Amino acid sequence: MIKFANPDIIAAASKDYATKQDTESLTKVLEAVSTILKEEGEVFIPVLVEQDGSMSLETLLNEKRETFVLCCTSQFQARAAGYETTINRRLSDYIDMVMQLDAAAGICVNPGDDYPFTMQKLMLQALLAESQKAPYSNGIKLFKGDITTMDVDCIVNAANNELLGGGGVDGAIHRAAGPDLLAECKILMGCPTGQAKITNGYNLPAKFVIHTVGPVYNLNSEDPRHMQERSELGSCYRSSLEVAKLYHIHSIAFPCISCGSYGYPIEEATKIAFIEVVQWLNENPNYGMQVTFVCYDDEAMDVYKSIIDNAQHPDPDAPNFMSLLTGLGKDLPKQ
Ligand code: AR6
Repeated sequence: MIKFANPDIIAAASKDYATKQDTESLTKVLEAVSTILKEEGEVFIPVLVEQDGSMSLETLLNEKRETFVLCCTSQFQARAAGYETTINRRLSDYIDMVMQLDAAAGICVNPGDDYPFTMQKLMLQALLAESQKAPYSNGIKLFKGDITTMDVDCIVNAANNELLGGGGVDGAIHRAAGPDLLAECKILMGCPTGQAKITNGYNLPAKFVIHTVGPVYNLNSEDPRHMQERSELGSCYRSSLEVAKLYHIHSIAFPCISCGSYGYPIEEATKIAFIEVVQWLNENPNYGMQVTFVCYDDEAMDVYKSIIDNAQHPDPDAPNFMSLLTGLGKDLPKQ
C-alpha cells in the first residue's frame, strides 16, 4: 500500500502556527498546503443542497465582511464544523474554482477547528502556480556508489520474477529498507520480465522503490543480436519511468539492470539504458524527471562516461544508436 501525504498535515501545521504565530510555523502551513497540491490530495467541501437539488458552497464572513469559502481536510473536520454534506475535490481544482469566484476573498480551512486557517486569493494563486511548475527539469546524471544511499524520490531495484529479494543490488536494497519491504513485496505476487511494480522505500532515504525484472542474458541464444533480451531490458527502463510518472515521482535512480548475476554485457546494456531513457525524456519534455544512472564500480562508470562522451563528440562512423542519442542528446549531462 503506497502512502500519500494526508491533507490533515495542514490542520496539524495550522495548530502549530496558531500557538507560535511566527514566520517559521507559517511557512510550515504553506509547505503543507503545497505538498497536498502537488500530491493531488483531496479536500472535503461543505455544500448547501437546496430543495431543487442545486448546491451552493458554504462560506463565512471575516470581521472585514470579506467572504471566505470553506473546506475541510477530513470528513471528521467537516462534521466538527457542523457540516454533514460535503463534496470531495482535489485541492488544486478547489482552489482553481475559488479563484473564479469574484465574491470570494479566499478560503478558510477547517472552520470548526480550534485553529482554522484562512488564505487570501493572492496566496492561493502563488501556491497554485508553484505547485504547477515542474519541480525539476528533465536531465540525466551519473553517480558512482551505493544506490541505497541516494536521496531521490525513487530508486529502481534489479529484482527477479518472484520479487522476494536476492543478492546484488536487490539484497542491498532489502537490507537497507528493512523487513517491511519484503512484507509489501509478498503481496505483489511477482513481476514479469520487463515490467515494473512499486513499493514504499521504508528505511531508505528514497520514498519509493520500483522493482523491475531484467532479462537473463542468454549466451547460447540463436539470435546473434539478442533481440528478445534487448527489448526486455529496454522495457524495464520504460516501464519504470511510466510507473514513476504515475506516482508523481520526479527523481529516479537506476542501477545497471541485468549487468550482475543476469550477465548482460555492460556496454550493450548501457546503450539500451540511454536510448530508452533519452527517448522517454523526449516524449515527456515538460514532465521534469531527473534520472541518475548509478554505477557501482569504476568499470561501469567508464562505460557510462564513454557513452556520453561519444554522444557529444559523435564519430561519423558511429553505429546507429549513437546517431539516435546524438539527435536526442539535449538532456545528457555536460562532461
Ligand atoms: N548499488 C548500486 N549498484 C549495485 C549495488 C548497489 N548497492 N550492488 C550491486 N550493484 P545484480 P541483475 C550493481 O546482480 O544482474 C539478484 O539476486 C552490480 O554491480 O544486482 O539484474 C536479484 O534478486 C551490477 O552492475 O542484478 C536477481 O535474482 C548491477 O547492480 C538477480 O540478482 C546489477 O547486478 C538480478 O540480476
